[in-house]
Amino acid sequence: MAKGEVSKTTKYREQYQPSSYLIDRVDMLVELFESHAEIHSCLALRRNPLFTGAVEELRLDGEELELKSIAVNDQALPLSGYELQDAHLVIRQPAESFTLKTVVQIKPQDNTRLEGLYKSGSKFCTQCEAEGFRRITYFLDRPDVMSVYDVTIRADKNAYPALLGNGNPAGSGELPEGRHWARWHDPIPKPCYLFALVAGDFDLLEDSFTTMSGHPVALKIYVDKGKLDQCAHAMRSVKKAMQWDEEVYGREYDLDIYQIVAVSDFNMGAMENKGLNIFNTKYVLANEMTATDADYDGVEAVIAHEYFHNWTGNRVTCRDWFQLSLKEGLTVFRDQQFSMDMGSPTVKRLDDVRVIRTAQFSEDSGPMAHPIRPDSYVEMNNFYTVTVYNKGAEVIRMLHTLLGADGFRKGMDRYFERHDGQAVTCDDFVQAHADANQRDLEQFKRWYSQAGTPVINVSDHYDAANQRYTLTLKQHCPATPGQKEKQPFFIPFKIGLLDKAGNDLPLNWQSKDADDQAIYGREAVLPLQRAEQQFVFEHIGEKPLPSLLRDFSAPVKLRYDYSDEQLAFLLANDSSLFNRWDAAQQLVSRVMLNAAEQFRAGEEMRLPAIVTEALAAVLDNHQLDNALRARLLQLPDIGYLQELVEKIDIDALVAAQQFIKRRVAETLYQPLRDCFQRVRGATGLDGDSAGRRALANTCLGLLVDSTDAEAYQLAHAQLHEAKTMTDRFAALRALAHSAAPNRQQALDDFTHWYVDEALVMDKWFTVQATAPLASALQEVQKLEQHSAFDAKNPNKVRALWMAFSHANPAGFHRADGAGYQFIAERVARLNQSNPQLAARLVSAFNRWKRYDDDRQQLMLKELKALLTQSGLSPDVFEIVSKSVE
Ligand code: 0A1
Ligand code: ZN
Repeated sequence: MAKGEVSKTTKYREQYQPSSYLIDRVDMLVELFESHAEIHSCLALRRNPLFTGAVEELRLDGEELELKSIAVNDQALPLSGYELQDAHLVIRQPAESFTLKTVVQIKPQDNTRLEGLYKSGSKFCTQCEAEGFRRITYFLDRPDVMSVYDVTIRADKNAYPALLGNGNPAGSGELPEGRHWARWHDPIPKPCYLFALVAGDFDLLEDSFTTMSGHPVALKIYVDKGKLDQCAHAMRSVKKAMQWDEEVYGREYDLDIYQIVAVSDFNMGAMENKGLNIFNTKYVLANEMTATDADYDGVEAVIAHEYFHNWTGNRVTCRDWFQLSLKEGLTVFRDQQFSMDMGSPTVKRLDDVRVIRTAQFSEDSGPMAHPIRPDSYVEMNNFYTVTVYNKGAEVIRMLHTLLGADGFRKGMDRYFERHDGQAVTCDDFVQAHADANQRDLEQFKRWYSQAGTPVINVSDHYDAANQRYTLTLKQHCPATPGQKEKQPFFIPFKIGLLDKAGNDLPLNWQSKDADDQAIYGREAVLPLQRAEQQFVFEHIGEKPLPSLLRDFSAPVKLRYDYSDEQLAFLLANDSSLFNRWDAAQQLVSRVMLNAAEQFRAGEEMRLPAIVTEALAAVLDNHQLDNALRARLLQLPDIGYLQELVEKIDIDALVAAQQFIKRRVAETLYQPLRDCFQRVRGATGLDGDSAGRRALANTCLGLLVDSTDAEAYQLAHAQLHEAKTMTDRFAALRALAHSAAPNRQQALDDFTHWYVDEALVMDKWFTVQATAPLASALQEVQKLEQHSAFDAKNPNKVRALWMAFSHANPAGFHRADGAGYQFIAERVARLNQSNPQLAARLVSAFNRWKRYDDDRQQLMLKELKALLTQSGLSPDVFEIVSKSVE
């Protein structure tokens, strides 16, 4: 085992037991020094009335702590009274209730895992979710133990003028030897994973918000010195999120102060610690010349996400980590709703659906497939997944669809009323909705227990004589690890029926099997509950064209035999804008997969005219908003296509995708150029300007795909003249992913401008790591040597290694296996310094079984070699061992 590594066994949801003890109050003193930190903690412990077994000992969690002293009820505890184990402190024969005082020493300066208390540059900060508090002090490190905290921080005043904690400020003052102190009181009981402290020297942006009941809240954003001009958007986002949660959910903030700190070294996006959110700089810092429109949206969404956790996660928290989706699925759903309300709802929805159809579907059909509420885990950090988060949000969205906005709000009100201050389960959540709406949601709960992506086969029949249209829906779900047989899901299946003119027909329908009443309207949510079910529509005067699974009303794969012409018709006419996009994706994906087949067969690849005609019509359709037109013109990437085939022939997919892109670009060169000239150059921060930029840059990307010299010139000019990072980076990306003669010059110019802006340099690394060029691996190897690269910084690892392995299919899957070897070596290195990140990197190999035999063997070889490595962390071990099984 690596130094400090703790062996872990599998934990099972079914084995949940209440804690034998509770901790009502925590009083801590944290002394920060340059070489170490000392943590004095005083815990008020008492037996948990819910725990029924005998209690001979109390086991507290603790990792890499050096115990300096221990006292029970203020009496030093003799050696016979306790035992120090690998990852525990065991108190023998504990009393019914007592205080436990410990002093431990830790080394934040050496903490490269970025869990517990660590240093990011010259600042101290913490990350305690999921099980990081045990690396700060001995504790019952589980979310169902909730305590009121009082925390004093002491440190050198010059180096650390800001000393921040959870809750409200409760005093501060001077100390001898240039030190000072600050005390924080957090009145609302919380689990220890929400504990945070920060010490450092920051620039500070301040504002305030008055809650709906008139309570003033001080808002503070702390950033690295010199970055104040990149904070305004984050502050605006906080205020919008606070107001939205009041308006839509009636939820008010509950402390006097809300603080956000941005740090450069962070394993994830951000963390919702009570009253003291700690953020990756990526989700705070933004101005026009450092951040793209997508970055702006990311900041707004993550700020809102962490703020919304105050109610969904903090006030009502998880009973155990198997329930993670209780807070994450729900909070992602809430931040998605918020973003839909702030901008273009269709564009936001289709961006979210893209994540599900690529990353989540891939996870759900691979070795790590798990239900949104997992049944077991080795390392909890491996379960912060796109399944728990994003599929979890889709499950909440289905509930919202089934109950309607009012019914859902009633359910949420019941949930908060019943469970405020408690640590609860996903079942408790669904039950609150069932009770508030008097609905039976038992079958719906299968979404929590069954993994895998259901497939819905749709067939239809039109009976002209009786003017009756019948849709037959069949569902099945493939087996996933540990779950061979699946029960039918409760699937809300939203549809419309189009007449020949493209209008929605009035629907008069009745479910044959379900007990529902007939429903009238132009859109219907069909309640699919059985393996096979028919829905009959009366008074349908002509054979309709169905528009299926509108808005992606359930996270399923849809099979219906559309012709190319029907898809083009939907793309041009569907009243559901979402389904127009979906039709475009289906049409172009199909053409790309056909081209891949032609490539495999050694035939000439072809692009049918219907595709370019449909795309030309989009370019011409000035009724659609620009951002949506941009999305309609974006051709599916390899990640999307991979999920549509059984066996992945990566060479054929790459060749087909490049061929289709280039052919589309050549055929539509003139209209793309006209559109580009018409809409380019918008500079505002508003949605319309961003929409114009999206459309112009989509056109520019396609123009460059044509390999025309004039297009390279247009991109080069935009790179130099751009007034926003969105435009500048779009030009860089287009050139960096092309064979333009001035490609290297563009990359060099960009570094020259931004070498001191860490987040912008991350983009520069990524754009090269993801370039679909034969030289990509050599470039990545060279970039590792760049002075701005740092393997200890997660953002840099994500920008270079993760981007190459997860988003450069041609480079990573090189036929000679050099891409695999390169990444496996980096996994081995990261395994020592930051196992959590190493586990994310190694997951690039998870789908090895879906590639050709040669690549399978090459990937398997790397995985097996990793398994024999000494000191393998539980994080990496869990992913690799499940993958090779
Ligand atoms: N709860 C945070 C995400 C998060 C999870 C784990 C972390 O460290 C292991 C850090 C952050 C959120 O959902 O935003
Ligand atoms: Zn979250």
